[in-house]
Amino acid sequence: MISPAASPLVTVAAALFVTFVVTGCNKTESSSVVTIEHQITPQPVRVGLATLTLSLSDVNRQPVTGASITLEGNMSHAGMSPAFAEAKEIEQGRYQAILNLTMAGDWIILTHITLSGGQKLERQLDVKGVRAN
Ligand SMILES: [Cu+2]
Repeated sequence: MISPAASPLVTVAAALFVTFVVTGCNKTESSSVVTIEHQITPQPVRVGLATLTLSLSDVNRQPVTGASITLEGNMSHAGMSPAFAEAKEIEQGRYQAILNLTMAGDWIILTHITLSGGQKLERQLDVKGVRAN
């Protein structure tokens, strides 16, 4: 038998569980409906300006337009300030950003995407072995 003192805790636990399930569901849906392809040039990637192109499409292979995308480039070691860039939609569903990769080595590029409907997506792109000039 549940004592009266314990029942508020049970209620809180149930509420948290529901929130968790709903959040998890949204996440799965929003990332499965948008396909993101990326391309980075020049190849091989070198220290300096790199152009990143992202193509967003929906389940019907139609371009996803009107998204706003920001990029954050970090290296795997500590003590460096991140490189930020904002992507521009250069044609329907194609977004391009220029990142300044200031050091040779392994970079991790976080892509923050907000769709026109307000949904947020995140992708992580590993850019390994950026070469010294
Ligand atoms: Cu570095």
